[in-house]
Amino acid sequence: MQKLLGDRVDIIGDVHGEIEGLRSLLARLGVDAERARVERPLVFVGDLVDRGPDSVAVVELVEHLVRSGVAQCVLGNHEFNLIREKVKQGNGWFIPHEEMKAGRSPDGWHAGDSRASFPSRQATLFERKRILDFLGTLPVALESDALRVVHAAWAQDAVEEARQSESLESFFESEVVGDPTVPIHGAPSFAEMEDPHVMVKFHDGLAQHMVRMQNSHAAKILTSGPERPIGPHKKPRYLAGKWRILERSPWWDADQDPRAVVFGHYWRRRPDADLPGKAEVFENVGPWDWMGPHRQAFCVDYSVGYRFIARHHGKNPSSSGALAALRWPECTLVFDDLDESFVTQR
Ligand SMILES: [Mn+2]
Repeated sequence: MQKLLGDRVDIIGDVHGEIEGLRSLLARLGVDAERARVERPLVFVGDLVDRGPDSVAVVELVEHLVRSGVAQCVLGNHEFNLIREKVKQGNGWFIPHEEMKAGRSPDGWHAGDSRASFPSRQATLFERKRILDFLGTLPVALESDALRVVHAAWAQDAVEEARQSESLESFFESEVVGDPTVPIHGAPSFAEMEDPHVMVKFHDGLAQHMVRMQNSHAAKILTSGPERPIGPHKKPRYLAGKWRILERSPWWDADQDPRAVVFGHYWRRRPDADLPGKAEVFENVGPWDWMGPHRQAFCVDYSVGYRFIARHHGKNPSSSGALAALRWPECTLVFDDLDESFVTQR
């Protein structure tokens, strides 16, 4: 937990290795990255890495700005996974592994598309060490008297735990709550949960167990948000290499802190995005809307992480998602690929 560097900041959404998008957005924000000159401090909401073409370059650029004292960055779930050495879809550039199982994902064109590949620059041993050293310095949340920034969810208990932890390590180690291998009668196996060819059914006992594992862990709540069972009436979806029997829960509807809160993680869409469906947490939310009881919450992740799929299908990458910055306190949005800026609806 740290204080924000200023009262006027530019808050940048999830970058996911899209180095060209980041350079273009920084230019539009009046940033001279090489000399570390900014119009106002930059705040990155995390998920700098994975899926895009050059995560190494993105981390190096952000590290340069942070160490120069003109930027801050909170930890995202993708960084958290690298620190814990968890193999995940799209992080083969850092933890070499075979990306995804062969075969077609049952519901088509999305981030779980197992036909898509990740032609990312591989990190060298030296770069991996340097990246880990930097990620280990990142706070999980930032705040001022008027503004809060976190990657996924501002959960008051978890924030308190972060404030009181002596070190990042001790905070992360609060992890194991229950045994992840606990046998649950009739539940699909871990192998089945990852196999796109098996149609997994909703299983309440497993879902309840998974919800406990997710929602009782402070670092997980802050970096990947609270979840809830989808229930027996919805079909599990295959996403990012796994069947999902949980869904994200819109925590901002119960957020009672009157300060604004800006976060990434939830893949919202610009109206011109050529993507199927809509993220379920944003069902009744317009593309520029603030959310929550006081219109205090804003998600600045406009899904630049989908560009790898558009590229894979030979489409214009910027037709799928974009990299955005929210200029605070004006609450205007700047995108990496558009000259126009947009006023958000508070
Ligand atoms: Mn995320």
